[in-house]
Amino acid sequence: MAFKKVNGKWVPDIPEFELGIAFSAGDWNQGPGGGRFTPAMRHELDLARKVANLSMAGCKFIEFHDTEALPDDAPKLLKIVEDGGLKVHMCTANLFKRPEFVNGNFGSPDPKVRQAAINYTKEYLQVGIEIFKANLYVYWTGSNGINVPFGVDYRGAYERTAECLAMIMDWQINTFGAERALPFLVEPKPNEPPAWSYPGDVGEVLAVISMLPPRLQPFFGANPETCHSQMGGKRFAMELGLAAAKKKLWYVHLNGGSENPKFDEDRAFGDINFTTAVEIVWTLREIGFRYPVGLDVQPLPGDRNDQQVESVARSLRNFDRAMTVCDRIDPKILAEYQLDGDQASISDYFVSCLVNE
Ligand SMILES: [Mn+2]
Repeated sequence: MAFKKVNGKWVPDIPEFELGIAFSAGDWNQGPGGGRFTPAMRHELDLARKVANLSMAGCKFIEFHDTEALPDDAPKLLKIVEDGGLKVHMCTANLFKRPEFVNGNFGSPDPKVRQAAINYTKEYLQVGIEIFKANLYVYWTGSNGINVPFGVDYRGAYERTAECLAMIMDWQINTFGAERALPFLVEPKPNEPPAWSYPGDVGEVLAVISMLPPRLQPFFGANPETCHSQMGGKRFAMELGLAAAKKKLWYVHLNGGSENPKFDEDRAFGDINFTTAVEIVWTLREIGFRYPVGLDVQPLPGDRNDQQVESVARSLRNFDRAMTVCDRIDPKILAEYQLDGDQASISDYFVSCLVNE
């Protein structure tokens, strides 16, 4: 079951855990590395090794793109995942690395491009439902964006994106029934690979969902990612608050990165700015977030072969450390300072909790 009816309304039926117990990470979060400006420093690992590493690091779940876990291979790969003691939490069709999507996907003015994006998405939703028994599906914007001014007709771009999402969800519900439909989460990013991407932040995701026919809106949520938010100049914990206020926070991709526009660093959660990590964990606790927590983190460029899963493992340790700091924060004291608007005392109180003064 991926949706259930509560008081006559469809709500996601995603497994729930105490916060800090259940983590998921991507198949793509271990590997050789390398890019346009960096050398590949590690071996490719086979899936069994990756699964063993994730399990050792403390994860319960793994997630896949359709380009690394091909639909035809899914049964075989699922067996490797299950033999290693994990389950598949999320799956996602790759709408960025395929040549047909180089200038966009769901928002493209070219109907052939949109149809291809819809087809890949449907195919992997089916794999997620029937083979992986995944808990949810994520659409990351990927190439949906522009690289130069006038790159697309902007109103149409958002309208077409919403139309594609509606078509996919209608198909999913008609084919599998609402109970088995995978919750469809949109992961926003403001740029990269395109110079400007859409939907670019949680607010834009909520706006696109609001453009869908009301009968379909309950089946869509958001998957905010720390680095993506920060690249857009957003405070990640505020994005969590916005998504939660609209009851659309069904997953998160946590990681670490610079809090000024830079690039998608995908560092371990808690790297770069531990204060931010504590604020994120605090916000998830306050919201009552009970779904598995995702990590989208890459090895550091110079990590060795025996450190392939170190960024995931460090993320989990830092999550735990952040929980420890949160335990020291008295919500009543914080609420009093917030009520008084006493930002100076908030800052002072937070650091005293951080260093366990
Ligand atoms: Mn992500």
